[in-house]
Amino acid sequence: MNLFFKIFLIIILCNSTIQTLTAQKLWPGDVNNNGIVSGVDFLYAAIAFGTDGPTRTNTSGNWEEKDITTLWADDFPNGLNFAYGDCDGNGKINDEDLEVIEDNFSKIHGTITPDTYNTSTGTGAPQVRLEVQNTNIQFGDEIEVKVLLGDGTTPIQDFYGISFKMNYSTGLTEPGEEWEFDFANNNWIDPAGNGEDVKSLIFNDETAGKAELSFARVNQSPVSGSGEVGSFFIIIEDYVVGRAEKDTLDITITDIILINENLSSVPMATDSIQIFVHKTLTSTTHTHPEEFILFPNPSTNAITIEYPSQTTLEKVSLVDVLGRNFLCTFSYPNQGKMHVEWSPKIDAGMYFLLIKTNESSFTRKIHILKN
Ligand SMILES: [Ca+2]
Ligand SMILES: [Ca+2]
Repeated sequence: MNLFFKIFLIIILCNSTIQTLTAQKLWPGDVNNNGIVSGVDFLYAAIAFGTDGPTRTNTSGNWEEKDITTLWADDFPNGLNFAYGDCDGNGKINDEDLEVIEDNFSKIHGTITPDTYNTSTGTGAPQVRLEVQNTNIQFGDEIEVKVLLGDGTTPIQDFYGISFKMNYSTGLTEPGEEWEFDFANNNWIDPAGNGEDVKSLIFNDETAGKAELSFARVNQSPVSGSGEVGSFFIIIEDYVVGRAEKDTLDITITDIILINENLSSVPMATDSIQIFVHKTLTSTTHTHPEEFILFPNPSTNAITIEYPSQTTLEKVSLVDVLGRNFLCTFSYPNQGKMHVEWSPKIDAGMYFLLIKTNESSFTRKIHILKN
């Protein structure tokens, strides 16, 4: 080999090494590097929280492509390097990086690989539950929505973090109001109770009627248990002359991912709640959802609704957790009874009956079993 050829080869090799070293790029906040900043990135950051590594040359969390100057010693369980978790590039994964995720939330770059969720559509999975104290409130009120995970019969094993999305009715909540999430005192995901081991992030897009809540432990050790974790707060806008005197706020959980400390997920069942917003609260609401009896539930292909005979049923629709409508046939065997039948081809899982009467609207959960 002549000298020139050797030099030529060395130059080629050096070039390709430099290219390999500079090939990895990140977008601050997109910790799982899938093209979008979401609650899933918060979960990744929670896994790597508290670790240190080499700093980047470009230390800022601005939404622009950054070179990963040096890889970190640790990788996420899926092989992605911890360097992606250092959103601001200062060589530590800590609260400031969670702030970058919040600042850049829902921003996108390149080609998006959709995040993976593990939402159960069957029965038996532990549930993410939403609870409110009063389902009848007034315009201008603030609502506390409690978030609970699992229950005594179906607790959560090895909880590390969760992220889920919610769809809600638009045009009712106070514009420009950021939602906040507070951990409950002595909640089960934070047994030490000092607030150091848990973090949360809530993102709200009131125009789209979409919110995303994530919370996680950040000390690499999971906990098992069930029950209330915390609450988020929604402010209903004030009543203005001309608008309907009664409106309904529906909140439905859609995509859920609950992980252990190794990023493994278990299926979680969703929930939905309905809150009636009144100009003035009076005792004239005659129809109470609890007066409606649904049976059998679970059922394979039909259900009977028994309701107060003075009530007029105006509309009943069958929807799934994604809000898709399914065709049903209705019959009235006698006053105060409606028979609802759906196609035997429908998938087994959790569905909702949206029931509209002459006085109110509400949702009831039903489980459809395999035919
Ligand atoms: Ca991401
Ligand atoms: Ca950092």
